Amino acid sequence: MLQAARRPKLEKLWDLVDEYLHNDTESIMRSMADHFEYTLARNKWNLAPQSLFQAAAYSLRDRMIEWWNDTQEYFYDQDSKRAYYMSIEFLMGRTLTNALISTGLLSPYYEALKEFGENLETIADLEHDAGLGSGGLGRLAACFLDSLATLNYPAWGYGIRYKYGQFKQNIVRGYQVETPDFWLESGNPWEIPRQDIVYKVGMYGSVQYVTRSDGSLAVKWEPGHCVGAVAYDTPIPGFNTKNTLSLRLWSSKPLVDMNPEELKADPWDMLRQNQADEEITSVLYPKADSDSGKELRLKQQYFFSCATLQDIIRRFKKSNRPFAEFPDKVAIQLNDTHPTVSVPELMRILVDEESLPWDQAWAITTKTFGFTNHTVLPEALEKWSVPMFAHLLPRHMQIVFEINHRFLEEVKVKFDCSPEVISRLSIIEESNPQQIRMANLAIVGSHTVNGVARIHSEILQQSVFADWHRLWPGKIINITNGVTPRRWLYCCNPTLSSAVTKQLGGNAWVTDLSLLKDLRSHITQEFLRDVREANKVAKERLRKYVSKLTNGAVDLDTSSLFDTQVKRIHEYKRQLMNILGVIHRYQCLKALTPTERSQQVKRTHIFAGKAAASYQQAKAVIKLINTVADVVNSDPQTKDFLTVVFLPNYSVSLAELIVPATDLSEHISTAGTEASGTSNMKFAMNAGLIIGTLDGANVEIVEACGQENHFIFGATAPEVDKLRAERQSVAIDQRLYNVLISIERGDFGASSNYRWLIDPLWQGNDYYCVAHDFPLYLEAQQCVDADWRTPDVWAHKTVLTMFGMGTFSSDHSIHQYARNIWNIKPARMPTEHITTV
Ligand code: 6GP
Repeated sequence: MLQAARRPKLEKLWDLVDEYLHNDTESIMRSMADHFEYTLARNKWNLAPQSLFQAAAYSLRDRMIEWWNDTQEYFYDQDSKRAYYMSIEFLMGRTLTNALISTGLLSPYYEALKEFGENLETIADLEHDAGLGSGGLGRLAACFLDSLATLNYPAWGYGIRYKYGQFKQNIVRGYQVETPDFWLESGNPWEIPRQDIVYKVGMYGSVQYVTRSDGSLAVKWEPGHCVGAVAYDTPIPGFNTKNTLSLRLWSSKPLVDMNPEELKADPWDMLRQNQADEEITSVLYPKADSDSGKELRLKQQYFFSCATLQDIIRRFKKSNRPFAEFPDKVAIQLNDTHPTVSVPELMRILVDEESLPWDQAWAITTKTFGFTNHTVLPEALEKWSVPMFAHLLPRHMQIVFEINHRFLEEVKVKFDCSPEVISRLSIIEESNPQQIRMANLAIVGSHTVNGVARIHSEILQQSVFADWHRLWPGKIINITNGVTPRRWLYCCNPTLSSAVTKQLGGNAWVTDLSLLKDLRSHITQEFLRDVREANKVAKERLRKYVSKLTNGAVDLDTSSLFDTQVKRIHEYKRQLMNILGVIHRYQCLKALTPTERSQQVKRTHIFAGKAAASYQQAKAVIKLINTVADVVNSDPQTKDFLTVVFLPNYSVSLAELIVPATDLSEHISTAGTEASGTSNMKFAMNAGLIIGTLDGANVEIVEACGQENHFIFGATAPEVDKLRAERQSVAIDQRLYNVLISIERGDFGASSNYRWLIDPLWQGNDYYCVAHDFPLYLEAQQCVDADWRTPDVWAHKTVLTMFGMGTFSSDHSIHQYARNIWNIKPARMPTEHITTV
């Protein structure tokens, strides 16, 4: 407790509370036993592993809550400006081990669990991943929270508490089959339901004009229906600091009393309405192939934006400041366009509810928001139909039209734009029906827009948002992504981490990854040995996992080169090129004599990733990979030299297993399509080499680690543009031809399964330039083999890579956001130093 003066008279009681939570092994065991009995209502002597996990989690949560309360109080005392990170996805993964490491409580918990007869690793494995996201954007948000807490920035994460996360991927006869991921099945011990924090979120209805007491006319939205938004908080501990932040996720619930007309309705109708209200936060990305699906998506976005803004404003109002000072105390980051309806929502609150003049409200709004773009794929740039938007949010529709009108007027007066440019800049697309371009709204409503890797930001400036860049030079900036070294090195690769700590004489690198660069100039034999050892340990761990998964059918050869591509399955990421390359390798092996074969580099090709449920091409790629795996792994001629595995249900915890075990990772997107990529950073940080194109963050990674240490190939982004513009048809390389013919022939099951994939290649309709890059890819893979044959060369490259990764920590990115976008300062609680293990 920080503020003695604020404590009530009952000093003794408060001191007791603080003293209660000791962190020695015995006290932790006591806390766990209490939770067994009083929270889980279990018999103390029936220590089922799942209950042990829950008791460990609850007792750790207690400790984090105490720090969290202190942190919040401290931020209030300091009157700190806060950053609010709004994201529709937070791909958190598991919490236990990371939280233990951050809080410095790993050792006593390890001991406590041992006393209870269990091993920490076994217990940690029982935790269900919080998969409230589908890919890079969501995992980035999770890494950013870890960095914000660790760096003591005053910040909050805001999102949605989905009942079902990203679907569970099952592989049945080689096909992806989706089942719901009910991640809350065994409860979620980390979250704190806040039944006391409920906001009313209105929808539908009509807009009224009312006269204010001063005679002026005001607009008032009368929602036709209201739902409740309940807060669920998850504490986010920082590493080596007591500062603990909060991720606040909203869950929807019916608010019957708020909808009096509905009280007269048939009770069954009311029940259905209640269920519909609860469904708002049921699933991540509801299917958007129908009007009702689209409306549900927009409803989710508004629901989460509306609740978040009410919460932020409530907190701001505690300081009794005028709204003009709002941007001095509040920075809101829109993580992609999903929370963009917050822009008209803040305007509505300021103009309609707080009676601010439009211009002042607009100045406050645009000084508050920042916007991060995460993709240049046109199909991912969100649009909402005007009639649907107007039906759900009639007042917001008026506000969006007004924003657009004023913006276009300003553009016409200040800049000499052609009608084509004006129509591209417009927030409203004049299609039938009209559409709201959410990215345009986000750009107009924010003071800064950022891309997530240098090449991506340049593409935004020069092509996707070029008109804006000409209009407002300097508004679009770059902040390259990063990943947290806590989860992605310290926790997931303990053997390698110990080696780094030994080399640097301490673990300061965990919060200052730039220290790695000091090691580049004196690489010792001992360290090279340690890195190899760490790789061996991680490979063995993965081998065991795969063996268990396949009931012993697949036993990975840990002496082989582990070549990995794990990420969302998408045409632009070109898993297809990878598997075609594997087929080529297989054909080459088959053509060799047994003696020649035995001289080849032994390889294990690992794939994992989910395809969107309605994405036929991506699903066909999964089928092809699995079928190739079946053929290759059971071919007696080749199985000792080539193994292919597709690991189902890719998740954060699966990545934690795969990343440290990988020798070579593939980041082979068509140049100009991958905004950044973050798994490239994770692999390189774990001393893995990259085969990749000059795309996304690959460009900066190889610049920092030495291009000569990686295997870079393929058309560059300008070359891809040219290939596309000239519609050059690329002759099919003989090796690619042989591979395609083999698929056609049915060597990998019915070729009709793969029409989606191979017809475009035959027809030269190859938007992602697979045929163009394929021969270059094979050459790059030959270079990989050559380096692998000389272990010293390989080892040196891996170490130089790892030591070059200092700037790819999310800490580095967060410092830039704090300085260049949010203007916030760290506020570390002046508590005694805590030592992490
Ligand atoms: C992803 C990008 O595809 C990836 O390149 C990037 O590293 C990541 O965002 C984090 O910036 N984009 C998404 O996940 C997405 O949904 C709309 O974009």
